[in-house]
Parts: sequence; C-alpha cells; structure tokens
Amino acid sequence: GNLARILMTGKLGGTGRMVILPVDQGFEHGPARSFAPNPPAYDPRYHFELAIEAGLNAYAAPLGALEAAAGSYAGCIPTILKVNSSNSLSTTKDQAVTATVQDALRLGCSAIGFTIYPGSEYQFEMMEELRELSAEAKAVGLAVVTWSYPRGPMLDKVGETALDIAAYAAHIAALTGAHIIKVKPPTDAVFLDAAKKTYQSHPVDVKDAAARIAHIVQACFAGRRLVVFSGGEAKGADALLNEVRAIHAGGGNGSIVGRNAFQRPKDEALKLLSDIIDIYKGKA
Ligand code: FBP
Repeated sequence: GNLARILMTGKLGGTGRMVILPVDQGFEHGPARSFAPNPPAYDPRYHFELAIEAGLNAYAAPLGALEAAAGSYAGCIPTILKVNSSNSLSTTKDQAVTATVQDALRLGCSAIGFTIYPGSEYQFEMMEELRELSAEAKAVGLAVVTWSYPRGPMLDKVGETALDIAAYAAHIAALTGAHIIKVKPPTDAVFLDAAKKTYQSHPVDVKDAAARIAHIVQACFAGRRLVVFSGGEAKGADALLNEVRAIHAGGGNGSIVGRNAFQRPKDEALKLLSDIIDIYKGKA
C-alpha cells in the first residue's frame, strides 16, 4: 500500500532505495536560519516542486506546510506528515504532538513521521506517544517513519552520533515498529567505549564509513526494515556525495536530505539530488 507507493515513486522507484525531502527545519531551527539562504524556500509550494522535479520518493513536512500547499500539489508525490515537532526556543529535549493520523488521512499522506530522542528525560513519553500514533496509522494503512535522534543528559555532541549510540537508536526505532528508520550518519566515535561503560572493542572497523552504515543496517533487523540517513547542515557537494557513496556501499536504503537541498539555489539542488540518485542507481 502506502509504503510501496513511497518505494515505487520517483527516479529510484522500484530499486529499494529512496531519497526523501524533509522540511521541518522551520520548526526545529526557525525560519531565517532555515530559509534565508534560499528565500523561495519560505513558500511550502517550493518544496513540493523541488521534490517532484528532482524525482524524489517523498516529501515530509509538518501539518501547516502540507495544508498550505495541498491545493496545488495534493496527490503529486507521496507525503509524510511529521506529527511531532520541537523548536529551538525550548530547553527540554522533547517534542510536541502537532498533528494527528486523521490529518494525515485528510491530506492524503502515505505515512506519518515521528521523532524520538533516545536518551532524553522525555524518551519514554515520546515512545508511548509513538505507540499510540503508530497503532492508529497502521490500522488505516499508513506507513510509519521514525526519526531516531539520541540526545539527553548522558550524551554529549560526540555521543549523539557515535556509532554504537546511532545503532542503538536505530534498533530502538525498529523495535517500536517503524517501517522506515531515519538516523544521522554515524561517526567513528564509540561512545560507550569512551565512557568505559561496556565492551572494550567494537565489532566493526569504525574507520570504514561503509562498514559503519552496514552496522546500522544490521541493527535495523538485519535489513528487514528500511533505514535512511540524513544530510545534515549545508556542506559542500563532494562531502555529501561521499557520505552517500558510503550509504550505498554499506547497504543503507537511502537519504533524507533537507538543508543540503532547499538551502541551495534550485538548479544546484536539482543537480546535487540527481547526482545522489545516480549513486543509488549504481551509476556513479
Ligand atoms: P537535514 O537534511 O536538513 O539535516 O534534515 C534532516 C532532519 O532530520 C530534519 O528533518 C530535522 O529538522 C533536522 O534534520 C534536525 O537536525 P538537528 O537535529 O541537527 O537539529
């Protein structure tokens, strides 16, 4: 049904790989920080156009942005309704539920998207909210996409993207029943080793970016769940394409690229997204 629709859409349709455009950074980081680098991106219709023209699999956004553009683009590309959101004015590592499964149905979405923060003081409430929303979404045939971002008192900036912590967060998301799991690309840090909390050596060559991706894929039920990796803040095209090469080589299912797409002028963004798609097609 809806998961298949995401997988069958766009230039990567039918390959098992996908590229998704996520635009919730207005909530997470604020409008100017997100959209001033490329002002046409203040208009939610711009993101639909970008995702459609680039031949992506899906576009993910919070309620208001999907509603504001629904009149023009409903049905043109699978959408993922981001049903919870945080913001940079908050001091707590928590998210508010800002949309419902009913909203997703009304807007013709293929999936709901939900963020959990494993490690935060509020992690268990977030997981319980996710359980309720997932059950509702699955009952009506919607897919569930879970953003799993470790953060909280135990983790410093290095810990948030350390390989073992990223794998742990991905595995937790798989266990909550996500169809698609979204994490940041893991670094070569191994947090629990550093903190001398558990094992002394990690079962992976941490210096090998593709091996790190393969370790995350393994944590997502040995590849029985889909896992995509975020693009992060805007960076040079070569750096991003190298990350994508590692995701492809490590067996990851794709990328979810926001700022690196919509903060560039549209022609540059289309070129970069096309290069990313070519890597996932095995052409580059
Ligand atoms: P980007 O490609 O822009 O990193 O988007 C992916 C994403 O998960 C967004 O959905 C979200 O708003 C953002 O990253 C959160 O990033 P951070 O945790 O660094 O604030």
